[in-house]
Amino acid sequence: QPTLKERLAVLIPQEIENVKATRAEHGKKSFGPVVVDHLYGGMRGLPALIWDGSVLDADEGIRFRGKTIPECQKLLPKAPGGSEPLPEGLFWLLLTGEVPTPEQVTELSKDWAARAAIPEFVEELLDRCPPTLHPMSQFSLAVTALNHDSAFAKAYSQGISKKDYWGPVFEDSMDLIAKLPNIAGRIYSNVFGKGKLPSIDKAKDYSHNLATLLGFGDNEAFVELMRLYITIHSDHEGGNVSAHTGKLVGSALSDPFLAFGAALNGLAGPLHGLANQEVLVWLRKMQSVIGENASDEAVREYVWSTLKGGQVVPGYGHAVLRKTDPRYMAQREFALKHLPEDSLFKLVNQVYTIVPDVLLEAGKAKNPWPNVDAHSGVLLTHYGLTQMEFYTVLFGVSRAFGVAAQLIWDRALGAPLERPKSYSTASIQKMFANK
Ligand code: CMX
Repeated sequence: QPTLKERLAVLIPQEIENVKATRAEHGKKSFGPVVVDHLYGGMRGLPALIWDGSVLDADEGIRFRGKTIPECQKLLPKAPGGSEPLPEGLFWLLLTGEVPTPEQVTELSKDWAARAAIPEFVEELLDRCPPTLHPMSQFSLAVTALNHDSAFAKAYSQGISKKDYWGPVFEDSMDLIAKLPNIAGRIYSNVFGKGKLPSIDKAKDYSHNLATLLGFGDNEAFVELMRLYITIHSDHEGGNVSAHTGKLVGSALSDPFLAFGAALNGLAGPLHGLANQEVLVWLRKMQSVIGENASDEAVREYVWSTLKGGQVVPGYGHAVLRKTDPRYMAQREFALKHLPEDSLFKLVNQVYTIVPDVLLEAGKAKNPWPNVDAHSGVLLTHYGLTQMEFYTVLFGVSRAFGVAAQLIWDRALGAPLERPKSYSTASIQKMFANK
């Protein structure tokens, strides 16, 4: 059976021809007009990027290479005795569009375990960070520093030919993903005083090792949660801040460590990945104000007070989605199966029955429904991972899968430097003065 790299080596020339044919046939076709509001409106809905791993439908949610989350849960290989997909298989799917065999997934687990060690200077860098430095800042620092050993940066400095870029970018991407559990584990241990880190077990899958490094390796349900969590947070097409940032920075031929370090800085924003931390902070604050087991009326009042204070309700709304996020639903199913009686899960459910109506009544948000971040924190909290400032790091571990897959394809297909056109308000006024 071919390895992932061998399979890619076969697919890349085919895809180069496929893109050529697509451009020859459709290259001059229009998506419709670009209007001035696109420039002021955060480019919502503006078709601007190629992203092969996933496409997001406003109503249906994400599909990874055409497959919905329930389809991935069904089709991708599982760990022995497990029922959630192994993220190794999802990475294979994102990269190739193909469902790997269980053996291919096992080989990938082994390959990542073999690459998992981080350089000593990165360990020291993390150990010297003050525990008050946000885990996402530490994460981004460490990932950026991995560029010290980038195969692509080295090959580029030695004059590698364009057509060969994808090889070292693939190696860097594999190293990047493989090293994230050790980085995340070290940050968790340093910031929250968890003591010495266990080492990677080369016989275990990626999520199992991640769970072990966080101190939860003996809890099979938590390991399953990590498998699901990493699968569903991996990719959400190309326009979201982290994915787009990774692609943009990669387009300057910055190596995957630099590109993904930049992506993490975007994920660390409260309107994006940090929302999973914000949700828990918000729920806890609500409990401290209105008490536990509060009435629907009290919760509704609290949601209104958040809006009236000029704040957003974290975990609700989305720039593209217009229905409940299937990533929320997948986590809800997990909770119903593993922790139906959890009191915080009950609160999350209660909030789900109240917030959409309030947001609709407030009349601003285009999507009143919950997104992925409304649910992840309650699952982590249930198993004892209660340090909310750490939650976005886990999102980041997962997001590397989607960003890395696209970086490999971008370099394989010779994607150009990104350089859209900007205008000033004065230049727009002048341009349209008499139109
Ligand atoms: N609570 C309160 N107001 C909200 C809202 C929410 N959850 N969602 C949107 N709105 C407001 C917007 O702030 C905006 O207000 P202004 O006109 O005053 O600027 C208005 O409704 C219209 O916004 P929109 O077009 O519906 O949404 P955007 O595409 O601009 O923003 C998002 C999308 C996700 C940033 C927004 O819904 C939000 O802030 N949600 C809360 C934060 C969150 O959960 N982010 C995580 C998203 C998923 C992820 O990336 O991880």
